[in-house]
Amino acid sequence: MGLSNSLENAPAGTRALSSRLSVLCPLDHDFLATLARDVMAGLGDQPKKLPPKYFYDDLGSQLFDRICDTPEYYQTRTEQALLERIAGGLVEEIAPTDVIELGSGAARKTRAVLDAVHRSGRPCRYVPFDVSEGMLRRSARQLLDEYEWLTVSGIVGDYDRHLSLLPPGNRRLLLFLGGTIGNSEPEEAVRFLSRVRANMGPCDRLLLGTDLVKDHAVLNAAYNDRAGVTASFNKNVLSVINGELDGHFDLARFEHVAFFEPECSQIEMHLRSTIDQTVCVDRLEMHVDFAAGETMRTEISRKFSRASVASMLAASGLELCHWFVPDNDYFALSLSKPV
Ligand code: AVJ
Repeated sequence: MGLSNSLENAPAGTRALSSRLSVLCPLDHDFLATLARDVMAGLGDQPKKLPPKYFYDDLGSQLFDRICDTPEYYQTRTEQALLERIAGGLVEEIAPTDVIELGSGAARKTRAVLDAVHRSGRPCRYVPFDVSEGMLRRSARQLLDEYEWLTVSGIVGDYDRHLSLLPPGNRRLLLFLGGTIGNSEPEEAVRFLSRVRANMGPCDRLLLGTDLVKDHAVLNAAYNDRAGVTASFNKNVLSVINGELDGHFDLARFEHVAFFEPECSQIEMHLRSTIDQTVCVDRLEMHVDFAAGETMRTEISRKFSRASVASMLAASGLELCHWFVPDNDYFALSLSKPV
Protein backbone atom coordinates (compact mmCIF):
# COMPACT_ATOMS: atom_id res chain seq x y z
CA MET A 1 0.00 0.00 0.00
CA GLY A 2 1.59 3.30 -1.06
CA LEU A 3 1.24 6.46 0.93
CA SER A 4 2.20 9.14 -1.52
CA ASN A 5 2.45 12.48 0.14
CA SER A 6 3.46 14.23 -3.01
CA LEU A 7 5.91 16.79 -1.64
CA GLU A 8 8.68 15.89 -4.05
CA ASN A 9 8.11 17.31 -7.53
CA ALA A 10 5.92 20.06 -6.13
CA PRO A 11 6.78 23.37 -7.78
CA ALA A 12 7.69 26.23 -5.45
CA GLY A 13 4.61 27.86 -4.04
CA THR A 14 2.42 24.76 -3.98
CA ARG A 15 4.09 23.17 -0.96
CA ALA A 16 1.53 24.39 1.46
CA LEU A 17 -1.11 22.78 -0.70
CA SER A 18 0.72 19.47 -1.12
CA SER A 19 1.38 19.15 2.58
CA ARG A 20 -2.36 19.27 3.22
CA LEU A 21 -2.98 16.31 0.93
CA SER A 22 -2.26 12.65 1.47
CA VAL A 23 -3.56 9.80 -0.61
CA LEU A 24 -3.65 6.11 0.24
CA CYS A 25 -3.83 3.75 -2.75
CA PRO A 26 -4.69 0.23 -1.61
CA LEU A 27 -6.41 -0.40 -4.93
CA ASP A 28 -3.21 -0.62 -6.99
CA HIS A 29 -2.43 -4.03 -5.63
CA ASP A 30 -5.40 -6.10 -6.51
CA PHE A 31 -7.42 -4.04 -8.96
CA LEU A 32 -6.46 -6.15 -11.96
CA ALA A 33 -6.98 -9.48 -10.23
CA THR A 34 -10.43 -8.44 -9.00
CA LEU A 35 -11.39 -7.03 -12.40
CA ALA A 36 -10.27 -10.26 -14.06
CA ARG A 37 -12.24 -12.40 -11.63
CA ASP A 38 -15.40 -10.28 -11.91
CA VAL A 39 -15.30 -10.06 -15.71
CA MET A 40 -14.63 -13.77 -16.04
CA ALA A 41 -17.57 -14.61 -13.79
CA GLY A 42 -19.91 -12.03 -15.33
CA LEU A 43 -19.24 -12.91 -18.97
CA GLY A 44 -19.47 -16.60 -18.14
CA ASP A 45 -22.86 -16.12 -16.51
CA GLN A 46 -26.18 -16.57 -18.27
CA PRO A 47 -27.54 -13.93 -18.77
CA LYS A 48 -24.22 -12.08 -18.94
CA LYS A 49 -23.58 -9.18 -16.63
CA LEU A 50 -20.79 -6.83 -15.55
CA PRO A 51 -20.41 -5.02 -12.22
CA PRO A 52 -21.01 -1.26 -12.52
CA LYS A 53 -17.93 -0.26 -10.55
CA TYR A 54 -15.76 -0.77 -13.64
CA PHE A 55 -17.42 2.11 -15.47
CA TYR A 56 -15.30 4.49 -13.49
CA ASP A 57 -11.86 4.63 -15.00
CA ASP A 58 -10.66 8.14 -15.67
CA LEU A 59 -12.75 8.56 -18.81
CA GLY A 60 -15.77 6.88 -17.25
CA SER A 61 -15.66 9.21 -14.25
CA GLN A 62 -15.56 12.16 -16.64
CA LEU A 63 -18.44 10.77 -18.66
CA PHE A 64 -20.50 10.36 -15.51
CA ASP A 65 -19.68 13.94 -14.64
CA ARG A 66 -21.07 14.96 -18.04
CA ILE A 67 -24.21 12.88 -17.48
CA CYS A 68 -24.85 15.05 -14.46
CA ASP A 69 -25.04 18.07 -16.77
CA THR A 70 -27.57 16.55 -19.18
CA PRO A 71 -31.06 18.06 -18.87
CA GLU A 72 -32.60 14.60 -18.36
CA TYR A 73 -30.46 13.51 -15.42
CA TYR A 74 -32.24 15.31 -12.59
CA GLN A 75 -30.55 13.45 -9.73
CA THR A 76 -27.36 15.40 -9.28
CA ARG A 77 -28.88 18.84 -9.42
CA THR A 78 -31.81 17.82 -7.23
CA GLU A 79 -29.53 16.36 -4.60
CA GLN A 80 -27.20 19.35 -4.83
CA ALA A 81 -30.00 21.84 -4.18
CA LEU A 82 -31.30 19.73 -1.31
CA LEU A 83 -27.86 19.42 0.22
CA GLU A 84 -27.33 23.18 0.01
CA ARG A 85 -30.58 23.65 1.88
CA ILE A 86 -29.82 21.22 4.72
CA ALA A 87 -26.01 21.33 5.07
CA GLY A 88 -25.96 24.19 7.58
CA GLY A 89 -28.35 22.43 9.93
CA LEU A 90 -26.50 19.13 9.63
CA VAL A 91 -23.12 20.67 10.39
CA GLU A 92 -24.59 22.50 13.39
CA GLU A 93 -26.15 19.31 14.70
CA ILE A 94 -23.19 17.00 14.11
CA ALA A 95 -20.18 19.37 14.35
CA PRO A 96 -18.15 16.86 12.36
CA THR A 97 -14.38 16.47 12.76
CA ASP A 98 -14.24 14.63 9.43
CA VAL A 99 -16.38 14.61 6.34
CA ILE A 100 -15.93 11.20 4.74
CA GLU A 101 -17.31 10.80 1.25
CA LEU A 102 -17.70 7.32 -0.19
CA GLY A 103 -17.63 7.50 -3.99
CA SER A 104 -16.54 11.13 -4.04
CA GLY A 105 -16.08 11.38 -7.82
CA ALA A 106 -15.75 15.01 -8.87
CA ALA A 107 -16.85 16.08 -5.36
CA ARG A 108 -19.42 18.48 -6.79
CA LYS A 109 -21.79 18.15 -3.89
CA THR A 110 -19.09 18.21 -1.28
CA ARG A 111 -18.82 21.98 -1.54
CA ALA A 112 -22.27 22.43 -0.04
CA VAL A 113 -21.08 20.61 3.08
CA LEU A 114 -17.65 22.25 3.16
CA ASP A 115 -19.22 25.69 2.81
CA ALA A 116 -21.34 24.92 5.85
CA VAL A 117 -18.26 23.69 7.73
CA HIS A 118 -16.47 26.89 6.72
CA ARG A 119 -19.32 29.01 8.10
CA SER A 120 -19.23 27.03 11.35
CA GLY A 121 -15.57 28.04 11.79
CA ARG A 122 -14.53 24.63 13.11
CA PRO A 123 -11.62 22.73 11.58
CA CYS A 124 -12.47 19.65 9.65
CA ARG A 125 -10.80 17.09 7.47
CA TYR A 126 -12.19 15.86 4.16
CA VAL A 127 -11.74 12.16 3.38
CA PRO A 128 -12.69 11.33 -0.22
CA PHE A 129 -12.89 7.64 -1.00
CA ASP A 130 -13.08 6.67 -4.64
CA VAL A 131 -11.98 4.05 -7.16
CA SER A 132 -10.65 6.65 -9.60
CA GLU A 133 -7.28 8.04 -8.53
CA GLY A 134 -7.12 10.71 -11.24
CA MET A 135 -10.53 12.10 -10.36
CA LEU A 136 -9.78 11.96 -6.64
CA ARG A 137 -6.51 13.87 -6.97
CA ARG A 138 -7.95 16.51 -9.29
CA SER A 139 -10.93 17.22 -7.10
CA ALA A 140 -8.82 17.15 -3.91
CA ARG A 141 -6.46 19.77 -5.34
CA GLN A 142 -9.33 21.95 -6.38
CA LEU A 143 -10.90 21.79 -2.92
CA LEU A 144 -7.55 22.54 -1.25
CA ASP A 145 -7.28 25.61 -3.47
CA GLU A 146 -10.73 26.78 -2.54
CA TYR A 147 -10.61 26.08 1.21
CA GLU A 148 -7.28 27.08 2.68
CA TRP A 149 -8.14 25.66 6.12
CA LEU A 150 -8.89 22.21 4.72
CA THR A 151 -6.81 19.04 4.91
CA VAL A 152 -7.60 16.12 2.64
CA SER A 153 -6.81 12.44 3.31
CA GLY A 154 -7.90 10.56 0.23
CA ILE A 155 -8.30 6.83 -0.18
CA VAL A 156 -8.23 5.25 -3.63
CA GLY A 157 -10.01 2.05 -2.83
CA ASP A 158 -12.94 -0.25 -3.29
CA TYR A 159 -15.60 0.10 -0.65
CA ASP A 160 -16.20 -3.59 -0.73
CA ARG A 161 -12.74 -4.14 0.69
CA HIS A 162 -11.04 -1.04 2.03
CA LEU A 163 -13.50 0.59 4.42
CA SER A 164 -11.31 -0.35 7.38
CA LEU A 165 -8.77 2.23 6.15
CA LEU A 166 -11.04 5.14 7.05
CA PRO A 167 -9.43 7.37 9.66
CA PRO A 168 -10.92 6.69 13.10
CA GLY A 169 -13.10 9.20 14.92
CA ASN A 170 -16.44 9.61 16.55
CA ARG A 171 -18.01 12.78 15.20
CA ARG A 172 -17.64 11.93 11.57
CA LEU A 173 -20.15 12.70 8.90
CA LEU A 174 -20.18 9.93 6.32
CA LEU A 175 -21.62 10.81 2.93
CA PHE A 176 -22.81 8.24 0.45
CA LEU A 177 -24.50 10.41 -2.12
CA GLY A 178 -25.77 10.29 -5.67
CA GLY A 179 -27.97 7.26 -5.21
CA THR A 180 -25.02 4.91 -5.70
CA ILE A 181 -26.44 2.53 -3.08
CA GLY A 182 -29.04 1.76 -5.77
CA ASN A 183 -26.38 0.03 -7.86
CA SER A 184 -26.37 -2.85 -5.39
CA GLU A 185 -28.86 -5.67 -5.12
CA PRO A 186 -30.88 -5.48 -1.87
CA GLU A 187 -28.79 -8.03 0.10
CA GLU A 188 -25.56 -6.56 -1.19
CA ALA A 189 -26.67 -3.06 -0.14
CA VAL A 190 -27.45 -4.29 3.37
CA ARG A 191 -24.09 -6.07 3.59
CA PHE A 192 -22.37 -2.87 2.51
CA LEU A 193 -24.30 -0.61 4.90
CA SER A 194 -23.69 -3.09 7.73
CA ARG A 195 -19.95 -2.78 7.09
CA VAL A 196 -20.25 1.02 7.12
CA ARG A 197 -22.25 0.71 10.34
CA ALA A 198 -19.52 -1.51 11.86
CA ASN A 199 -17.06 1.33 11.24
CA MET A 200 -19.25 3.93 12.95
CA GLY A 201 -19.06 5.19 16.50
CA PRO A 202 -22.21 6.25 18.39
CA CYS A 203 -21.83 9.92 17.39
CA ASP A 204 -21.00 9.32 13.74
CA ARG A 205 -23.76 9.95 11.22
CA LEU A 206 -24.45 8.66 7.74
CA LEU A 207 -26.05 10.85 5.08
CA LEU A 208 -27.35 8.60 2.32
CA GLY A 209 -28.67 9.74 -1.07
CA THR A 210 -31.34 7.62 -2.74
CA ASP A 211 -33.28 8.20 -5.91
CA LEU A 212 -37.03 7.79 -5.49
CA VAL A 213 -39.71 6.06 -7.54
CA LYS A 214 -41.49 8.51 -9.82
CA ASP A 215 -43.14 8.87 -13.22
CA HIS A 216 -41.56 6.16 -15.39
CA ALA A 217 -41.09 8.52 -18.32
CA VAL A 218 -38.92 10.77 -16.15
CA LEU A 219 -36.87 7.77 -14.98
CA ASN A 220 -36.44 6.36 -18.48
CA ALA A 221 -35.39 9.71 -19.94
CA ALA A 222 -32.72 10.14 -17.25
CA TYR A 223 -30.93 7.04 -18.51
CA ASN A 224 -31.49 7.72 -22.21
CA ASP A 225 -30.27 11.29 -22.62
CA ARG A 226 -30.62 12.67 -26.11
CA ALA A 227 -26.97 13.66 -26.41
CA GLY A 228 -25.99 10.03 -25.90
CA VAL A 229 -23.64 10.63 -22.98
CA THR A 230 -25.17 7.76 -20.99
CA ALA A 231 -24.71 5.47 -24.00
CA SER A 232 -20.99 6.38 -24.14
CA PHE A 233 -20.70 5.88 -20.39
CA ASN A 234 -22.32 2.45 -20.68
CA LYS A 235 -20.07 1.36 -23.56
CA ASN A 236 -16.98 2.63 -21.75
CA VAL A 237 -17.01 -0.48 -19.59
CA LEU A 238 -16.04 -2.38 -22.76
CA SER A 239 -13.08 -0.02 -23.28
CA VAL A 240 -12.01 -0.68 -19.70
CA ILE A 241 -12.03 -4.43 -20.40
CA ASN A 242 -10.19 -3.88 -23.70
CA GLY A 243 -7.53 -1.76 -22.01
CA GLU A 244 -6.98 -3.76 -18.84
CA LEU A 245 -7.57 -7.32 -20.03
CA ASP A 246 -6.64 -7.07 -23.74
CA GLY A 247 -10.23 -7.53 -24.80
CA HIS A 248 -11.42 -7.10 -28.37
CA PHE A 249 -14.85 -5.57 -27.89
CA ASP A 250 -15.89 -3.43 -30.84
CA LEU A 251 -17.97 -0.68 -29.24
CA ALA A 252 -19.79 -0.05 -32.51
CA ARG A 253 -21.28 -3.54 -32.31
CA PHE A 254 -23.08 -2.96 -29.04
CA GLU A 255 -25.92 -0.59 -28.31
CA HIS A 256 -27.06 1.11 -25.16
CA VAL A 257 -30.35 -0.04 -23.61
CA ALA A 258 -31.87 1.33 -20.40
CA PHE A 259 -35.38 0.98 -18.98
CA PHE A 260 -37.30 1.09 -15.71
CA GLU A 261 -38.33 -2.31 -14.42
CA PRO A 262 -41.24 -1.71 -11.99
CA GLU A 263 -41.22 -5.22 -10.52
CA CYS A 264 -37.84 -4.68 -8.86
CA SER A 265 -38.20 -0.90 -8.86
CA GLN A 266 -34.97 -0.44 -10.75
CA ILE A 267 -33.49 1.04 -13.87
CA GLU A 268 -31.57 -1.60 -15.77
CA MET A 269 -28.79 -0.72 -18.17
CA HIS A 270 -27.70 -3.25 -20.73
CA LEU A 271 -25.42 -3.49 -23.74
CA ARG A 272 -27.04 -5.27 -26.66
CA SER A 273 -25.00 -7.06 -29.27
CA THR A 274 -26.15 -5.89 -32.70
CA ILE A 275 -24.82 -9.01 -34.48
CA ASP A 276 -23.76 -12.61 -33.81
CA GLN A 277 -20.16 -12.27 -32.67
CA THR A 278 -17.39 -13.91 -30.67
CA VAL A 279 -15.25 -11.58 -28.59
CA CYS A 280 -11.84 -12.64 -27.29
CA VAL A 281 -10.49 -11.37 -23.99
CA ASP A 282 -6.83 -12.33 -24.26
CA ARG A 283 -5.72 -11.99 -20.65
CA LEU A 284 -8.60 -14.18 -19.54
CA GLU A 285 -7.99 -16.62 -22.39
CA MET A 286 -11.70 -16.34 -22.95
CA HIS A 287 -13.91 -16.39 -26.06
CA VAL A 288 -17.34 -14.96 -25.42
CA ASP A 289 -20.21 -15.64 -27.83
CA PHE A 290 -22.95 -13.09 -28.31
CA ALA A 291 -26.09 -13.78 -30.30
CA ALA A 292 -27.54 -10.89 -32.29
CA GLY A 293 -29.85 -9.05 -29.89
CA GLU A 294 -28.40 -10.65 -26.76
CA THR A 295 -28.07 -8.24 -23.88
CA MET A 296 -25.58 -8.06 -21.07
CA ARG A 297 -26.64 -6.22 -17.92
CA THR A 298 -24.15 -3.56 -16.89
CA GLU A 299 -26.01 -1.75 -14.10
CA ILE A 300 -29.05 -1.69 -11.91
CA SER A 301 -30.08 1.57 -10.30
CA ARG A 302 -32.75 0.97 -7.70
CA LYS A 303 -35.41 3.53 -6.95
CA PHE A 304 -36.64 3.80 -3.37
CA SER A 305 -39.45 5.04 -1.15
CA ARG A 306 -39.18 6.30 2.41
CA ALA A 307 -40.33 2.89 3.65
CA SER A 308 -37.80 0.94 1.58
CA VAL A 309 -34.94 3.21 2.69
CA ALA A 310 -35.94 2.93 6.35
CA SER A 311 -36.10 -0.86 6.19
CA MET A 312 -32.78 -1.14 4.35
CA LEU A 313 -31.19 1.02 7.05
CA ALA A 314 -32.84 -0.94 9.86
CA ALA A 315 -31.60 -4.22 8.38
CA SER A 316 -28.10 -2.71 8.49
CA GLY A 317 -28.20 -1.66 12.15
CA LEU A 318 -28.96 1.98 11.35
CA GLU A 319 -31.86 4.13 12.40
CA LEU A 320 -33.34 6.77 10.13
CA CYS A 321 -33.35 10.07 12.01
CA HIS A 322 -34.06 12.66 9.30
CA TRP A 323 -35.69 12.33 5.90
CA PHE A 324 -35.04 15.23 3.56
CA VAL A 325 -36.83 15.58 0.21
CA PRO A 326 -37.37 18.40 -2.29
CA ASP A 327 -40.87 19.61 -3.21
CA ASN A 328 -41.15 17.26 -6.18
CA ASP A 329 -40.12 14.20 -4.12
CA TYR A 330 -37.60 13.21 -6.78
CA PHE A 331 -34.70 12.30 -4.51
CA ALA A 332 -34.09 11.79 -0.80
CA LEU A 333 -31.25 12.40 1.62
CA SER A 334 -31.58 10.44 4.82
CA LEU A 335 -29.56 10.93 7.95
CA SER A 336 -29.10 7.84 10.06
CA LYS A 337 -27.25 6.76 13.17
CA PRO A 338 -26.07 3.47 14.60
CA VAL A 339 -28.78 1.72 16.59
C1 AVJ B 1 -23.72 7.33 -9.99
C2 AVJ B 1 -24.61 5.19 -9.59
C3 AVJ B 1 -25.85 7.12 -9.01
O1 AVJ B 1 -27.21 4.94 -10.97
O2 AVJ B 1 -27.91 6.86 -11.67
C4 AVJ B 1 -25.89 7.36 -14.37
C5 AVJ B 1 -24.80 6.04 -12.45
N1 AVJ B 1 -25.71 5.26 -14.63
N2 AVJ B 1 -26.42 7.05 -15.55
C6 AVJ B 1 -27.00 6.09 -11.34
C7 AVJ B 1 -25.45 6.22 -13.78
C8 AVJ B 1 -26.29 5.78 -15.71
C9 AVJ B 1 -25.59 6.64 -11.35
N3 AVJ B 1 -24.94 6.56 -10.00
